Amino acid sequence: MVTKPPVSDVDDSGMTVGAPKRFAAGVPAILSTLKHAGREMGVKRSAQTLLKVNQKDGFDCPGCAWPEGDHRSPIGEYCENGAKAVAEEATLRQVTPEFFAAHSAASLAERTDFWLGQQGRLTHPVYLAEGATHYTPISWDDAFGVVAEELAALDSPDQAAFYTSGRTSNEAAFVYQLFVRAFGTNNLPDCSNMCHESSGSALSETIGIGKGSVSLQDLHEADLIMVVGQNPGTNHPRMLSALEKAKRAGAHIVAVNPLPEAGLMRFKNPQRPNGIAGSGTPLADEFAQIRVNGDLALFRALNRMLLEAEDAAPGTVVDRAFVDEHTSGYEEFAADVRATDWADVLEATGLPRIQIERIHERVLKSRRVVVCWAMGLTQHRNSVPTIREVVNFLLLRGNIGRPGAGVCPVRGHSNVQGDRTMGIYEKPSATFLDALEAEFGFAPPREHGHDVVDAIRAMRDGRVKVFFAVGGNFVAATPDTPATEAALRNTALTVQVSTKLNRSHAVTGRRALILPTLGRTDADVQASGPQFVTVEDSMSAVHASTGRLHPASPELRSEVAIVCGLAERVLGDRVAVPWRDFTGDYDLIRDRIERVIPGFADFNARVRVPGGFVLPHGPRDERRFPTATGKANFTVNALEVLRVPDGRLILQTVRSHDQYNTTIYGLDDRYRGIKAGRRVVFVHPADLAALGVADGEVVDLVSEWKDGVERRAPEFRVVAYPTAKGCCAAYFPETNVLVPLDSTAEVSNTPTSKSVVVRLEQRA
Ligand SMILES: Nc1nc2c(c(=O)[nH]1)N[C@H]1C(S)=C(S)[C@@H](COP(=O)(O)OP(=O)(O)OC[C@H]3O[C@@H](n4cnc5c(=O)[nH]c(N)nc54)[C@H](O)[C@@H]3O)O[C@H]1N2
Ligand SMILES: Nc1nc2c(c(=O)[nH]1)N[C@H]1C(S)=C(S)[C@@H](COP(=O)(O)OP(=O)(O)OC[C@H]3O[C@@H](n4cnc5c(=O)[nH]c(N)nc54)[C@H](O)[C@@H]3O)O[C@H]1N2
Ligand SMILES: [Mo]
Repeated sequence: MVTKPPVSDVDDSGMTVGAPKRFAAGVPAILSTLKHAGREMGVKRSAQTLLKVNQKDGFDCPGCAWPEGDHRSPIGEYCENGAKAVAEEATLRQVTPEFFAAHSAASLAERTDFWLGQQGRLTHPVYLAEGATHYTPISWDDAFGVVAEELAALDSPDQAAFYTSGRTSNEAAFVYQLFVRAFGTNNLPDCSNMCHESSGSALSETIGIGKGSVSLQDLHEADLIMVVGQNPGTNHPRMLSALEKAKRAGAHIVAVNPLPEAGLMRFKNPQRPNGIAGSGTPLADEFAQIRVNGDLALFRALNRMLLEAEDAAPGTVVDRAFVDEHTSGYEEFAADVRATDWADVLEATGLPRIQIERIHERVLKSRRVVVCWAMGLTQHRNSVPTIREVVNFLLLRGNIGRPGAGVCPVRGHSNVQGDRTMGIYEKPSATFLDALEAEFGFAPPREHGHDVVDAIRAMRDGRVKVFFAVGGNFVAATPDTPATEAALRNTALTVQVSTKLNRSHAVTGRRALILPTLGRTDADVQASGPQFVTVEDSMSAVHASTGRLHPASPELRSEVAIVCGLAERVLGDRVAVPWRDFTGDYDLIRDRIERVIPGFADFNARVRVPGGFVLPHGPRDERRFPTATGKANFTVNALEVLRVPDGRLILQTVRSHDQYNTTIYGLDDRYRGIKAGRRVVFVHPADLAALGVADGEVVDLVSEWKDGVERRAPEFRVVAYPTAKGCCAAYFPETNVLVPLDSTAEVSNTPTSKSVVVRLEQRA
């Protein structure tokens, strides 16, 4: 079956385009918070939930993974977009069996994710039988029976794939990977494969651990913070408070981005008097409006200049003591980087040389440097080399493993980092598997499994026949939408453990199940009483999260209960794991985590201390680098300029201010001046003039890749916008159709969602 992709089922005829904003937050953010919260939850539930977000006795915000700090505001430690995430989950609307009786699966496939998300919380397990047109209610027992039957019918456990999105708690993630490995496969693709995988790959190789090395305190103490390829005003709004604090303590900020994002420019902190009435705090001291994909060139240029400054005044620029004692590969790196060609740098970055020199001057004056980054660095073909070059930059001046300095990959989903720590990884280390084997007495599979892109290929080719997802919206989040949809439709069974309806429920295998689950905000009561779960933030702090709301329906089960119930049904007594005890008391799961995963000693006691605890991190704590060489590694990273044919632009796919990945909260992108619409493409006025396209015109976006296939996203309104020249931007997931499945990053295999070559095709 082929369904028509939903162009739009929302009325965007009233779309308006205004000027981009020059500051983030302030009063408009407060008003937007109240509007979303009130609409979804009503006044009482809003007050009940918003007061508990990120408090030490409350629940972890289901929004981003930015850490909470010790001094929490008693009236609200959340942001506008955190409030939208909470409202989205705690909504009073419901998707009941009657809803499924009224809407066929095929009709749902013609809806946008915006419409689907607006229908409310899922209340019952439902089943789409083979050949059926509608989902119908099914008991939990029968649902587990369907999964067990399909898994038993496989020739090999490797014919199943088990996806995870990053909201899953540590406890659920741990039992999930345990079940999957006991079943017999490492096919554990997760959203991280599309997100910070490039950071994990580059950091593991160079510093020996795939996680950031800074704390909030480090940001507050830094002299220079570089925010590269990240839009914190929208995606990590609480980070603006940390930047503001650093600024007030004298730090300088350099923002590197093709777009002049409002949150990088000025912050009106709604929790400070001057944020409400005054003009707020200016953030970026330097805004480098880089061409998409120019970052490797920028950091190579900065590194070259640092080496030249060292030549001019030996012993004053490079931290020789650190380099000699703690690093490897310096000479080879230095020889290569000295040969960096300025012409290439200027072409790749599109920046004036004088600005790069100014940034260099700031670096020279700064003893403590932090580099923060997100998707603007991770979703390109050369993302891993780019991030390695960032590491080179920090290593040169010893900016790792001391206060006020380090690497800060800012994570996305609230527990995506914790899920990895718990073993949600298709390439587990031998050490991890040995520990699992010692604890649970079965031999886990050793062969590496499929990541996201490989899982799609395997479904397409009939090598994976059962697709199971704990959370997320696989169909909409992945690249090459028609190819991915065909792959999923080629399976025997798709199962989605979800809180809300989304497109992945409408694009199914021969049979399908939707299993409704409790979210972060919901009270979770099991045999031993009320439970809490734990999560790990972007800075390796682990803490408890306790939901308190009355669940949408008594049929909802926790993710732990679903995974353990299914494991018991599928595995019977093939392994000696007390699944039922685990469900009854999550402390018992934490006891096992403590025995398998380093850093969790005394887990149950330490996580009950308000605020939790921080996991060990060799480079951060003691300048110990657990790499292959036992040292931090300098690397050599080739500079290739991304050139596009005449008349083409590099498209980057971004988030609007009113969405959480594939969950669309609303149709405004306040900071970029867009109201009541999403099908827009932001292009520089000079490019429009050269292309002969007018602002306001409607065009198709057509991507061109070396496989010769033309991928098309129809009907986007052109918005003249001050982006970097030669580049354009449009929202994800509407533009995922344009990203070729096989266009992925070297090493990390992450889809290249930030560098897609497109042309704008005028509609007849
Ligand atoms: N409200 C809200 N919060 C979220 C999310 C959400 O959707 N909504 N998503 C969560 C998740 S999973 C993640 S991963 C994070 C994502 O957080 P971000 O990475 O901030 O998200 P994007 O919208 O992808 O923004 C990418 C930024 O990089 C810039 N950029 C693009 N290409 C380049 C480049 O080549 N070089 C440079 N220097 N910059 C570039 C873009 O202009 C944009 O500002 O946010 C998390 N938090
Ligand atoms: N073109 C393009 N594509 C991208 C990106 C991009 O920048 N550009 N970004 C990529 C990135 S960074 C990421 S992280 C991925 C995101 O990929 P995913 O994580 O797969 O997608 P989400 O939209 O975050 O998933 C939303 C769904 O999660 C479910 N959900 C929410 N809370 C819970 C919960 O507590 N439990 C369970 N079981 N389910 C829950 C709801 O049903 C909701 O519909 O997308 C990637 N795709
Ligand atoms: Mo992400």
